[in-house]
Amino acid sequence: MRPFSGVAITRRTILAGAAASLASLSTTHQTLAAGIPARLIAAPGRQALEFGKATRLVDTWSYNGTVPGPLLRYHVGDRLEVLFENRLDEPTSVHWHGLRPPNAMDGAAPLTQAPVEPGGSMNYAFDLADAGTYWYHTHFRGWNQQDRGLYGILIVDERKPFKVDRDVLLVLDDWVIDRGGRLDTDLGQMHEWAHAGRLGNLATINGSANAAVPLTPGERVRFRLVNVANAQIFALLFPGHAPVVIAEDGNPVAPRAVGEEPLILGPGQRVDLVLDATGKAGSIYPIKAYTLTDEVTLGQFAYRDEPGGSGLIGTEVTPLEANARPALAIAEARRIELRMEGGAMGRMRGAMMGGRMVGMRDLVANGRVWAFNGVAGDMETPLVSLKRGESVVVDLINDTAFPHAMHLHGMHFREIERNGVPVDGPWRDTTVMAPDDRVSIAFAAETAGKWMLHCHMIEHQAGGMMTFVDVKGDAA
Ligand SMILES: [Cu+2]
Repeated sequence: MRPFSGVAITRRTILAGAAASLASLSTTHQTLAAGIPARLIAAPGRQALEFGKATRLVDTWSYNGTVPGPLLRYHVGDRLEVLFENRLDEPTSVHWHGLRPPNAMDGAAPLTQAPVEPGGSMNYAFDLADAGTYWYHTHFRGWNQQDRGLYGILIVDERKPFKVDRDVLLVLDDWVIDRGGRLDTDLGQMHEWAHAGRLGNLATINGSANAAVPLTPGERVRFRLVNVANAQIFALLFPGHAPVVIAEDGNPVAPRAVGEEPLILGPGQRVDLVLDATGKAGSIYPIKAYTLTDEVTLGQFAYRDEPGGSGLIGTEVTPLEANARPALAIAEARRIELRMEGGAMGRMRGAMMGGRMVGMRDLVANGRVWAFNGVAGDMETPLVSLKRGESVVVDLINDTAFPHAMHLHGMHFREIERNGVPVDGPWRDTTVMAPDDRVSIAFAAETAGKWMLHCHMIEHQAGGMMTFVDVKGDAA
């Protein structure tokens, strides 16, 4: 079964699916740890992407010269300190996706800070209250900058180490590679913006297509999966294995086995899995995914010949320690509606832009092809003003022909209702919605400031799917 039925998108060839060679997966990331301020430099660079039987040098924009950028790794309670420099020839900013910093550190330019100009710098510093798997990325012209590679992973380790034999990061991206093997930089095409966003023809794990992810027979591994693609949804399958979900968007959940249904990972989302390596020495298992356009093989689990592990495999997977959470008073919560409109095959005939009502022709001419509550991406007026401490329920209504991945900055929400059915969803920061879905999310307005609520399909965000909530009160 394809998980996104009803989405009409041109079929493209995913080179990864046809590739036969097993590239060896690079598992060494440059790691910058707590204690000393990390230096992050955004600059143009080159990255070796492995696909088919070839390695291609692709022109990228990256942090410290690698895509993903350096792994930032801390313990819960540590203070993040990053000295950021912009060596691009356009302004940029850094957003800490899924973390709960003070508003001034959120990096959502131009809402929470002025963009960092070329040659400029900015120091980001805040305390890390939540353990989990997070990431950082540009939040300025992301449809251009994030596509070229401006992102990295941030891990906050639990106080008490979670017992596994290894902890492995799998960063999922997709790229548009042209016939010459170059990164296609024909970005900002309105056709992509009005449809599903920029979808690649090359899916990679840690920068490799069809990569071999080594496993030792008998070991238990924690895999941290992060979807950093502009717009792609990966619905993952792990044939021959029974991974257990232990966290979503960094937040611990009651451990649950991944069943027959694919595990959906939308843009911006993360999932932590515990996987017992129960395969035989020397065996190979595919890591498969449905994308919005295809069925692809992302990589392979490649078993080593020598067994190992510390005997954890087969034992019960215990929950991660919970992160501290704000009180959520759903019964008294303010309830507001957010209707998502526009895009190709949509019903939208016009929307507010620049304070006046304009028709579709003007919207398209201005690159605003989506709207929330009839407003196409204007950021002058908040969706809602909230008192600090107040609880709110937002009824998200996807009145479009496309899936979306709705992301809230600075605070985590719980899904409380999906298509009329009450649910007891985990805390998360990004939720995937299919066409016509209605999803109610609840959160507490815990930190003062202006917090973006937007689609994390970057072309949809830039095309109008963005707003913010204004939390009034003393800054934390
Ligand atoms: Cu979207």
